Amino acid sequence: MLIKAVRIENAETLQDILIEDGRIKQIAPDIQPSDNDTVIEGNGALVIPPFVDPHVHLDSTMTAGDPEWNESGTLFDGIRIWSERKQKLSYDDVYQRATEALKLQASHGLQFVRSHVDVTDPDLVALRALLDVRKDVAPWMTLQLVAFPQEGILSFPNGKALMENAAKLGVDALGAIPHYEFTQAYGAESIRFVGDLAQKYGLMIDAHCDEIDDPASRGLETLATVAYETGLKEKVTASHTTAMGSYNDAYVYKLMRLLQMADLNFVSNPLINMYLGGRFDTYPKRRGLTRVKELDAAGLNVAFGEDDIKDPWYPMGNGNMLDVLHLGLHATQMMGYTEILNSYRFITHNGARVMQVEDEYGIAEGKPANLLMFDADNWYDALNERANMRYSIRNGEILVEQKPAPRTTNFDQFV
Ligand code: 17E
Ligand code: FE2
Repeated sequence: MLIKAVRIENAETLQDILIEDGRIKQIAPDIQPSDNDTVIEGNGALVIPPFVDPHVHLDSTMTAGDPEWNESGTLFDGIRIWSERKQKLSYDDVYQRATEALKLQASHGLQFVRSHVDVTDPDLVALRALLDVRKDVAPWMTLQLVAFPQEGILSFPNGKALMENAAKLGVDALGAIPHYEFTQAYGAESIRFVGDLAQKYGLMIDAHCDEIDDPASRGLETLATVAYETGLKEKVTASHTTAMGSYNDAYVYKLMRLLQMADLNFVSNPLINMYLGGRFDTYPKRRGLTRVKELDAAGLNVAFGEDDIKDPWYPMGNGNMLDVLHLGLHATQMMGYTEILNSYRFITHNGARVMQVEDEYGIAEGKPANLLMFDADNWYDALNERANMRYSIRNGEILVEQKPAPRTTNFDQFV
């Protein structure tokens, strides 16, 4: 396959991309096709690497309203409602909903997804289904699974054993939920437990960490210490960390040094945390987000995640990372021109670093031919105008092809 005349990641000069055996063979201007090459005319279209969603819950997806809608909009009511829905999970139920959500995501250009899976279930029903989903979708979606102890590790019966069973079954990463444990001491202990388990089984860590508007919620300092002392570092991710939006500046100044030494990743979920956060405030009302702009400026890796697609924590969600990014840039006030222009990294490269797949990710010679093409000159226009995504290509094959929808306007006749 030969892709002609595209702008790679906002570059002004046009390049051709030659793909052979599923990999990018050559990037150069004016490559000549050989006889059997399929030729795609880019005509100046934008090419970027595929979208990455490093944080979604595929076990609960598509269950919104069952057994009840979350009318209060708090994280805690979400956990309560999910705990009821969990009682009637079956393998087929999880397999079908998760696959449906992944297809929706793939249709919007996602090719890399990390899902948390609740393992506070004595039978690990959701995990067994998702392990099969991970295998079955592999040709069109790279899926990672995190053993997520939704109701706690030390605060749930056999919580530690369930985490270890999940590790043995073959998850990619281990989770935690320190802010939901009965005590702060349990929270810290749960993180250290996960650090030991991750080392024992050679796994990454991705913890729901301090997802609460409580400035006293300080799981992050323990998670960062574990990342630093174990050397797991970039294999560790702190998801949500919304309490950081409530910490005082003196503490954050001190904390930032440790975060940089630990070099761990952050995932912010703007749609969900704007919606769930600030629920116990009257006014002023907090935004519920972590300090994305400041972490990013300090050189730490921050990615955006989708978190939920129609479940007890969030009634909306359509599998489109453009919605996540659009709201995220508003909520974090990162809308200087170059900030917008480069913002695709929050839903591409930065997510790839969270998932530790960078070696096989990006538009460069020798890498797998995974890319998206948009009918836009640059990312600013693509995001603002919700430009048509003409192709999602994976290993040199067209996964998604979309033509701009025709629209007729009749304004001119009124002039
Ligand atoms: N569970 C949790 O603890 N936090 C969330 N944001 C979601 C599930 C979606
Ligand atoms: Fe989450």
